Amino acid sequence: MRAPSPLSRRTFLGTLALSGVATAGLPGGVANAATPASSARRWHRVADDVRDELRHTWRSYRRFAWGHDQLLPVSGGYSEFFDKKHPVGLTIVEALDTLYLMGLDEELADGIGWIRDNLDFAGVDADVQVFETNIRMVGGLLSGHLATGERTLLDHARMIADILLPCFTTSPTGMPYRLVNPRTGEISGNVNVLAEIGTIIAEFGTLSRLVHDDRYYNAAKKALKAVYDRRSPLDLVGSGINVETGVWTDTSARIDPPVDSFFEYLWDGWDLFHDHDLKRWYDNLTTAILRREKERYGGHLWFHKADMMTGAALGRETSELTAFYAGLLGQSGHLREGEAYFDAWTSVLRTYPLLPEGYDYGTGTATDKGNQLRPEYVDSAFNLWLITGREVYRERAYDYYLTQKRFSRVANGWTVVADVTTTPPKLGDLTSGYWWSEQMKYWYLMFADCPRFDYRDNYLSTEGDVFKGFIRH
Ligand code: DMJ
Repeated sequence: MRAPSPLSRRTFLGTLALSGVATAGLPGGVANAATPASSARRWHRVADDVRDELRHTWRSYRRFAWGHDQLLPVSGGYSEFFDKKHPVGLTIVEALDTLYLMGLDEELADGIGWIRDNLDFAGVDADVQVFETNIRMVGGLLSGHLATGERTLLDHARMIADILLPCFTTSPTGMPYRLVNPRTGEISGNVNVLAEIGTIIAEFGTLSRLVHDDRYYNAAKKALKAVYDRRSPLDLVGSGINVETGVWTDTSARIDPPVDSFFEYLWDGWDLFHDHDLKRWYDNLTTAILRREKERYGGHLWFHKADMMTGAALGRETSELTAFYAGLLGQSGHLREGEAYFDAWTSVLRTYPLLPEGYDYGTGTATDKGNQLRPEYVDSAFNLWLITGREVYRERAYDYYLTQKRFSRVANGWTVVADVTTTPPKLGDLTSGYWWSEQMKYWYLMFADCPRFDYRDNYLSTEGDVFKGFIRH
């Protein structure tokens, strides 16, 4: 089902294998017979270290925060993500498929046991974001189910998706309302942003397939179409929209949040489900982005914001989260631009040891000095490595691993950094949920030659959840 993009991972690597080209240095599962043994040993040692770090942090979570949403590793406490009175074991859900890939089977069984006995998402009495609930909870449970075959994980995923679905079906335009209270069913938030409208189809479509019910896929696709249909004559979309009237509330076009993964899921919908409409929409919007927002600045390729109606440039401040776009460009046939954009983010690491949350490439300065243990740079390194097999991406991911570990590692795990510009860095106190599902997985897969993962044919969601590519033993 992988899309026949010019450089899809499977096609590119398959071509090399068929033509007998030596594949040393290519993604681990492909042909490591040709990889020098010393280099393979070196990467396997790094993989072991990544797994040890995750296991160590899991033990702290077990000790200080079991069943709560997030570990506070500095104070030895916990915090909740959705409802401060009603934990849903977010960390467990986010960690499931990473534990499977790392072969941490006891921890995995422990986590599934907690979910089976305790998870009650319908008891959350707070307004939760449809987007966050979908990518973290629905996605985590689905990939856990796909990894293990555990029925209870699929049942929970469907139950939660059923809480979200009315946000789509009651909307006059099909674009979802932003918030829902799972306990009361009350829906709110008629102004929504594109990432939160459009980052649904990978999870909902996978669910539709698994339970043989198209309603989830259709709702997610309708939301994407409703945005696409409101593009400007320049083929640009804005950032915010009223989901009842369909009127734009923010007409700035950007690849940055709060739009970012909207584009990712157009491509991913095509990649996973082979839906030609999604590919056409992605291609049209991406052509416009490359024409209107791309610029070379300070010797690097960057993307500025633009007015969706006139194309006028609006500013050079960007978010670290946008670093994911290098990998997306690579996956979708724009490899030259993807690699150049990745290089731009690498150049920021000459100024700051870790990427700051906010960065102005016009002035070369951090606009937000924190680092919320973010995965996007490593996400792109992983995808570009899968596509090209170039060792440089593994080396860059490794450098970032060492630095993040040096900054973020505390006695009870890994924590966010409050300021990357001070020495020693000022630390925060949180192990972000996505740390369990994203970068620890990307690092591990890059270094481990993992026997439970198909390096040739796979799909990882925006939250790093594997929906395709498990090898089950
Ligand atoms: C994750 O939840 C996902 O990657 C999402 O698409 C964006 N933000 C975080 C990580 O930074």
